[in-house]
Amino acid sequence: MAFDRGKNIVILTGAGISKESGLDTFRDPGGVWDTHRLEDVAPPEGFHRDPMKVHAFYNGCRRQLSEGKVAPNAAHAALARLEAEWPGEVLVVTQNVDDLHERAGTRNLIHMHGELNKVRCEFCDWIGVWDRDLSINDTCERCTKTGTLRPQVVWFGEIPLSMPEIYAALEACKLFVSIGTSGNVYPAAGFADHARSFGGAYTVELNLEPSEGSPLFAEIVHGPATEVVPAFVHRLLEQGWPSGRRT
Ligand code: BJW
Repeated sequence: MAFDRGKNIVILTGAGISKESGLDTFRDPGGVWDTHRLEDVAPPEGFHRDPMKVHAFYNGCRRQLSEGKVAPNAAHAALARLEAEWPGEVLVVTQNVDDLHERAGTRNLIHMHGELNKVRCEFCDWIGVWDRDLSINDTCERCTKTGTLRPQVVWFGEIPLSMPEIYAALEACKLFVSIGTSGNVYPAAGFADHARSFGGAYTVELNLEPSEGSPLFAEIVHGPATEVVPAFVHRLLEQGWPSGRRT
């Protein structure tokens, strides 16, 4: 299959791309769901039942970013290089709430599951940057109500952000690449199929191991993101497209 170097690329990233930066994934052994009950921290009901517990969880995550404990890795850097050098549009859609893509230099970026360093007021919908601990005693800057701020992240049952833009990009891309995601969570788990069916995109998975979504991809490369992503970007920039291998 020949790939036109000028065509658009959409890249979906998940927790696996940040693993080698020191951030836990969700579903791997030792991941977030091994240490925190999903029903406590991921659905909005968990937050309303015990907001202090959920704030404590996200405050810990936020501190990992704000205290400089983690840094972008070679995979984040490779995607920033691809955006800078590819002669077409490159859109990174991340499920991650960390800020490692932007710190690596990616600019055309959608955080579909929100951002750890932002908060939203449940009363007036104000969204603001927040780089410190959040508590039930904090006050919304706009409506001045207390106890209404929550992390600006997307929990189960909530609608992910920027969906119209994402689907438009999926339908206009000729290459869709999924990196470091288990393919368990929708709607992201359906993106490869959408890009292939609606836009005729060639689909590639770069993941540590086979994922639930692997059968959806035309090409699969297994290995740690810091190795397979820079190699894939190098190949794309140097040689165009593709080998069609499943490794
Ligand atoms: C490496 C590596 C290395 C490791 N190198 N790789 C039944 C059927 C279908 C759907 C549903 C259903 N019941 C409910 C739903 C919908 C639900 C859903 O999908 N549930 C499933 C669990 C079944 N989805 C929703 O509710 C979503 N909303 C929704 O659908 O709204 C309706 C709607 C959609 C569209 C338009 C209009 C309406 C919302 C989902 C919100 C997800 N929220 C979370 C928490 C966010 C905040 C936070 O981060 O704390 O998002 S859950 C969690 O999972 C987080 C992640 O972004 C998300 C995905 O996880 P990810 O990134 O894939 O991580 P892992 O751990 O699963 O995988 C890591 C992978 O990396 C593994 O494969 C490793 O092998 C690999 N890896 N090290 C490369 N070094």
